[in-house]
Amino acid sequence: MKHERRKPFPNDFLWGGSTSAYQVEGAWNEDGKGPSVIDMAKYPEGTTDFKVASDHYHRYKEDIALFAEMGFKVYRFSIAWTRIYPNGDGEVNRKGIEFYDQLINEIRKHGIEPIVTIYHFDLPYALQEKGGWSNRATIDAYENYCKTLFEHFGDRVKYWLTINEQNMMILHGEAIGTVDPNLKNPKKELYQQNHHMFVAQAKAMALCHRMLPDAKIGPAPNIVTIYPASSKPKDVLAANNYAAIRNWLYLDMAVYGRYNNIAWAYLEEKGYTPTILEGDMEILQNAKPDFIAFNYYTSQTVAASEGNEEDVKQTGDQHITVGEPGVYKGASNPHLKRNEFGWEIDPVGFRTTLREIYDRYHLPLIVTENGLGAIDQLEEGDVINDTYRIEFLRNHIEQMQLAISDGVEVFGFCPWSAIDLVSTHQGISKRYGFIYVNRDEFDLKDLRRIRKQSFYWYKQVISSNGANLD
Ligand code: BGP
Repeated sequence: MKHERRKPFPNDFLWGGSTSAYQVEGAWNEDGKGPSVIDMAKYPEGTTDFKVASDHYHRYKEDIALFAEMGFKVYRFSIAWTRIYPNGDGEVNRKGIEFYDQLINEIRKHGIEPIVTIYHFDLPYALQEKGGWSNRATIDAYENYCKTLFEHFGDRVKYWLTINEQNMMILHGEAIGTVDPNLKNPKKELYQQNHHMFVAQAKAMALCHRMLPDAKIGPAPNIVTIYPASSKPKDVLAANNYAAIRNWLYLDMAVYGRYNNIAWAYLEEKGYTPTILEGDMEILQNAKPDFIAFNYYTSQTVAASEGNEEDVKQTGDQHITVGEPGVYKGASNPHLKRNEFGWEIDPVGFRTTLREIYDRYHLPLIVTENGLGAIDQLEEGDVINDTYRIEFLRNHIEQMQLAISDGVEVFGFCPWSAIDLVSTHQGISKRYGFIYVNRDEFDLKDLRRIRKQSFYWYKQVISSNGANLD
């Protein structure tokens, strides 16, 4: 639909940026922090680990000042569970609480509203050793961890996100580094873990509403529109299957507290249905999110699979479809360009995604990740001409505004990432930030912060409330 007149962004629109603890903080074993599954994972050859990352733990004041200079209204970051509970539960680590107290105060001092992701991939390793999300005790540990966060930070944090990209941990956990390599029947086990995460999330939402009546909480999956590879009815059906398994399974549960019927039929067909204990469905149905947060980088295209095992491609990348025999298989979209890492670039798909989510759930939406990973060049005189990133974000913001003009309620946009950080599986060379961090894969250099061209551009986008995207 063409709009002759676009609706402006709402006056109180929350422009900001995102990071996650393990990708930005560093200080991986300082001040009592315990190891997480990410700290213990194997990293692809040639890519750095997360031990120092962007050293935000020691430089957060400088970083927050730069975010304030860009005009951020909100900053979305995650709390490292292992800083608060080094063993996942048990005794609280005071130093961990202190760090986030200081961080939150610093953010607020600059007039920025914090948005906290409670759990962003970095499950405490001590819990993983006891079965991780396969063990129902992890639900209790998560709920206890949430209670601690609400108690300590609830007076200053109004926006909470339960779990980052639960769907990506289930579908692409190997690429991200969250899957226990010792699982005997991985898919069946993963869907059991998925169920436990659903229950944990529901408990967190209910607890938040009980403890912090003025706060808002929601899920943060990765949701994208799914295209059929052609107009062949079987391809359309495959896209419908994948949308249910990848997207709606997660949001139907978060919003309505029920298993999506197509996703459930898939689980039955494959023998992956989880054990559901008495009382679980009640917990799931009684919890409601206040909004939906979601991450969007690229759309996906799939075709019909006749059941051939070769339709499964171990891609090792969370945005390249793996495939499932007899259900769907990954396909490429000939109408889209790709970035340097093979991800298709699809701003119009972003508008469609916003429409689809709002149409199904009628809850306010916030975009908690969107951005372009690229290999930036640091030029003479501390210049980074990341015009490609500006173009990517401009095109997506334009489509977001069109979605708003379509009547979709969007209240915030937090691109990935506020500052350069280490990618999930492609090291620090794959950069996303508005701020360059001067280090290489294995040479930490001086880690100094340098404003990229996109920094100045985004500043102007924010100050014009999205009216000036040039
Ligand atoms: C999402 C994650 C982020 C982030 C982003 C970019 O899946 O929530 O943590 O890393 O993708 O992905 P990558 O770092 O693999 O390029």
